Amino acid sequence: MRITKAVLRELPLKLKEFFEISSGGTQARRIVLLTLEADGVEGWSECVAGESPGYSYETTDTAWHVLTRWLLPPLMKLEGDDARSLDPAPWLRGHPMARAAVEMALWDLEAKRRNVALRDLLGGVADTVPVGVSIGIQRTDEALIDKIDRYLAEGYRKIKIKIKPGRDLDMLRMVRARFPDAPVMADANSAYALPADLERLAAMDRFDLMMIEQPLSHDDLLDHATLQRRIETPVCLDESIRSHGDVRLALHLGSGRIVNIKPGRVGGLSSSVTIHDSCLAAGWPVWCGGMLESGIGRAHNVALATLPGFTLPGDISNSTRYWAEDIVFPEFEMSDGLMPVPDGAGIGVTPRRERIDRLTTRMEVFDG
Ligand code: OSB
Ligand code: MG
Repeated sequence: MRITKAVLRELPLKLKEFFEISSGGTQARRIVLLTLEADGVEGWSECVAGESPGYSYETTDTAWHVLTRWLLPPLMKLEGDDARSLDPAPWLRGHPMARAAVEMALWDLEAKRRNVALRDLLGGVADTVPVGVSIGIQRTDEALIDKIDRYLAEGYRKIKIKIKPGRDLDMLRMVRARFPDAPVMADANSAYALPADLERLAAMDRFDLMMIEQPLSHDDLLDHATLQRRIETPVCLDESIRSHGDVRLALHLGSGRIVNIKPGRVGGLSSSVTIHDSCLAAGWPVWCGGMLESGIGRAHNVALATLPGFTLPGDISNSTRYWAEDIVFPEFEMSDGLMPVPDGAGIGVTPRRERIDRLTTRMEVFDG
């Protein structure tokens, strides 16, 4: 098989609410979608790079550059039996989010060529996946309480609260006082450092959090290992895990006890499965993170989260939690905290073509 056509698109999609993490915030998402055609079917993916380099060095614009200059032109010249074997630039360093966009579209394409669900091609087992919600930093404690109240009532099985210095201990104490038994965790997006913040982080042990996600530097594994030896709350790694090699090091060092797997952050689904397998073998639970994706990216995340090691609820929320209107049909909607896994071929949801075309502000087409 060969790819006969590739289409890269950018479309602005406005989040219902401003989403703030310790490094900054976003409301106007710049969604990048990739479509790959072969054998009369289309593979779809979403590039999860953010608008600013505050989570990763990759941005919408660096990913667009790497895709249009270095990945898509050579992709059109490749040939193979299995779409997943096509790697247009094995020599290319870094840029996992740009690379993942190609890899994930190839997975969807291959699943559709075989007429099987992406879940089945990945080796997933579940028909539904447990899900939670990630709440950005709120202006007031009251606003946070209201949101937690509402999301718990909707059935979410994990409440993730974004924290940063100054919006941490008092806020968590208040949340615990109001919701003594709720499944709550905190995500710091690298806002703390050792040794200065050791006491502050250790003080979070009393709040019985499910875990604290990425407390220390985005590129650190060593201090996270020191921290995990000093606190009881499980440390979950997000930014620090960009490859299977990072996970092997984290397991060796004891840099935490849990991994948040985002396929875009680790270069795609194959790498996600390998990371999952190593964590499962080592007894570290994993869960699927989110990057404020549209329904296209979410569909990939849901399929991945059906693998057996994904025992903790993912950051995979209803389409309505992000968007007034999603760009896939049907929209994602959980019930009782369980997201149903689409069972159609590939990602199993249909991109809303007319709406996508109407919203597209930039497009590049590559012919085979
Ligand atoms: O750290 O997990 C994170 C969104 C953008 C960048 C980083 C993160 C997040 C989220 C959003 O927490 C989770 C979601 O998509 O619902
Ligand atoms: Mg995170």
